[in-house]
Amino acid sequence: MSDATRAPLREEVDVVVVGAGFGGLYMAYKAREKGLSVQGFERGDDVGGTWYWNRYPGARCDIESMQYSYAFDPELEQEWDWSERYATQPEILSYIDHVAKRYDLRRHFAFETAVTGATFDEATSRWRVRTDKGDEVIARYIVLATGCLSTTNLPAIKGIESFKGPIYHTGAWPKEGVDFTGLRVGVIGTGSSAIQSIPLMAEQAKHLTVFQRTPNYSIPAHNRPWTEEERRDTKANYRQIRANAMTKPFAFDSFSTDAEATKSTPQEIRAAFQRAWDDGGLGYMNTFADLLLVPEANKMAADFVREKIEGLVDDPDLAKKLMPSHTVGCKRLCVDTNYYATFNRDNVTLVDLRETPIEEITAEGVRTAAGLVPCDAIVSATGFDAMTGTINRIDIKGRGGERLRDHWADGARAYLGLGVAGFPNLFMITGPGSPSVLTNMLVSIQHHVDWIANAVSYLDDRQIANIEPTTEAENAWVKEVQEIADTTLFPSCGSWYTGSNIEGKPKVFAAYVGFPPYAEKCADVEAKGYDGFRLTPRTQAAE
Ligand code: N01
Repeated sequence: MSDATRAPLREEVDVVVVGAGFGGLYMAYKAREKGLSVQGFERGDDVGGTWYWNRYPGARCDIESMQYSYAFDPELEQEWDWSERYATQPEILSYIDHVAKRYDLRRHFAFETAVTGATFDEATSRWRVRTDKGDEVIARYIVLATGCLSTTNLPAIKGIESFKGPIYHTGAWPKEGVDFTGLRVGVIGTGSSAIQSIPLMAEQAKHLTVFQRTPNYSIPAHNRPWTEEERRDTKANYRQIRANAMTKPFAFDSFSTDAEATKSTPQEIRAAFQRAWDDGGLGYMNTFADLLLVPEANKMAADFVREKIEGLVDDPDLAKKLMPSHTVGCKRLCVDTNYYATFNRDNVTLVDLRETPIEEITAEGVRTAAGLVPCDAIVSATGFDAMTGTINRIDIKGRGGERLRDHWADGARAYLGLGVAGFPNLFMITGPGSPSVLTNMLVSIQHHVDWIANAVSYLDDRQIANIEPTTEAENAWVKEVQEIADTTLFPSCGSWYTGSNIEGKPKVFAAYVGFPPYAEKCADVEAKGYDGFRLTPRTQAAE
């Protein structure tokens, strides 16, 4: 579908945008609307970001399609028809393609070009941005729209390089697709990517072996085509739906309640969980207000899913192995079509790595403590170096030549997840310490882009050269993010939310829990003339 070519580069611009996913594209649109010149860079050969790379079988968004869409132009909302409740990766990519064409956004980006470094020049208040193609562009602002889950994690399993067949990572799936017909396939991992792809790969492969280290909770998607009436209703009420989403903790408009599981009767609890299960999807976490706050309430939600697994999987021993024991939601809840029942197939085997860990990968397959599992292909559904991985790969130097990755040596630090002390005029879209991955990303992305665009207008109107968070504001924000997370059950297990999926990565809960108070704080900061940021007038910056 790509009609992208490498656009001629601009040598000096107002804004460099890194990444042409949902965030980068809207940033380019918004900057242009404000009369700013833009140079964007994208390492893929076309637009799409997450949805460009994650082409594995069964890839879908787990937020309902009509809400996982841009809200900035009512005409766009009215003209686009989402076909299903949960959009497939190809449908989302064709939506992004439509947006890129409709607003002529590709022309702002150089594709197949990765940003490798950016250095802030204190004398000129300019960023000098470098790429792997040898480009150098000077910019007043740099916006990192690099995505939260964009650097794949391929575990360093002994012997992995000796495997004679192909190894595919779900987050870097070949554009041309993969045909597993007649092959023995090993899948490592049982997170969202695995849970979506396993049922489809099982239908194709001769045999599928799933290597599971930690079982996961998954709720049925109950995906289906939208009816004409639902589409019409949503289109007629889009403004209200968007406004409602902004008032919800996870920024999507759905059922919510003040009822607490710990104060409900066993009958009420069962009925509520059953309703949520039948409705399907992430709304399961909204069944009771105390699910992510009180361990007993969470256990009720967990027990309900475990009981469902028992009912869905024929072999009781196998069902037990598929039952998770951690807090529901501390690892992101999964949403599936036919996941647990897939283990009833004759051509699917589960290897429980807690009993028989992987010892090595050989030329022939995966060797566990129980012996060799021969494989023709391996799928590594092993996730991402989330939140900071992609940003840390760029050599970013701020004031005094300080490296961002050094600033983050003990974990990501940022004010509002938007800016970093010592790195003037650098903004992140859905950066660490913002609600980002705990929310409908489209809401969080647009909220950040709008905030950044307003900030730039404010600065330009007042002849301000530099904006940067104060160290005090950054420290206080990092503390607040942790304190709020600690009032919930989110940090109660190891997950990519805390960085514990990557060896040696500092353990920091990387997202702000609760979209509405966050948005209120951002609005307040803006209303107070960028409270917590230091603004340097052009006259002083040049001194
Ligand atoms: O990655 P993950 P993902 N040996 O990190 C296992 C979004 N997303 O790509 O839990 C053996 O969740 C690891 O095991 P453990 C969504 O936000 C959204 O699936 O560490 N196993 C785990 O099972 C999601 O949360 C959608 O013990 C190893 C798995 O690999 C996020 O992306 C769809 C291992 C990694 O799971 C990431 O999901 C897909 C090793 N050495 C993704 N190393 C939707 O919108 C890791 N694992 C629906």
